[in-house]
Amino acid sequence: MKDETLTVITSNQGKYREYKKRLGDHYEEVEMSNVGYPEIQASRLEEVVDFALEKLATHSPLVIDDSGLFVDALGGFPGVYSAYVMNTIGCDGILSLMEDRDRREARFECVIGYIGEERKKFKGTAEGTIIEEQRGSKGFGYDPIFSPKGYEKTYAEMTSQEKNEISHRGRSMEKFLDFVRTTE
Ligand code: ITT
Repeated sequence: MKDETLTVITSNQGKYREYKKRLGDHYEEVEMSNVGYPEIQASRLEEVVDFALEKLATHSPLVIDDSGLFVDALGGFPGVYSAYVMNTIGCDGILSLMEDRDRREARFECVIGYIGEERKKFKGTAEGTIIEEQRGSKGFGYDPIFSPKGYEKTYAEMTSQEKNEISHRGRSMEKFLDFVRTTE
């Protein structure tokens, strides 16, 4: 891997930063490409990633990443609608929906789609809670309202390295790395 460039296909700088931080030492270069990929509306992140992997041209090695926040008290919302909800009601909107709720459990899911020697998916999840007010300015997206299980801090109060050590994306990246190491 050391002599290869890994392309991360995403429009999201925050995601790219986390990939570069964790995978930067394993590849010659980790670059971001904003070419986009065909994204269907489906009920599971895996289906979105499967469809994109089928359609993507193979300038490998590359990864795509479909992620979402699933809030128990909201029946798993915003889930596969996380991007749309972020662009419309945002973190404040989720906090309003959660006002006066006792049950505040939530989880993040991340599915990495990889095209290399083979096409594979790697899933990581992280449990946590939706806090009552936004905290922190690092990270991106829903990070200011999500506090991972066992921590007082939100994701937005962690450096990308700290977040990678425990996050949904960090866990998918560890599975991804285990796989690419076996193919070397
Ligand atoms: P690409 O599809 O171009 O990669 P996106 O931002 O649209 O970028 P997703 O559909 O995977 O990516 O993300 C759904 C939403 O969830 C989006 O608003 C993200 O900002 C947010 N999100 C994803 N991962 C997150 C994380 O680790 N922390 C906080 N929010 C996250």
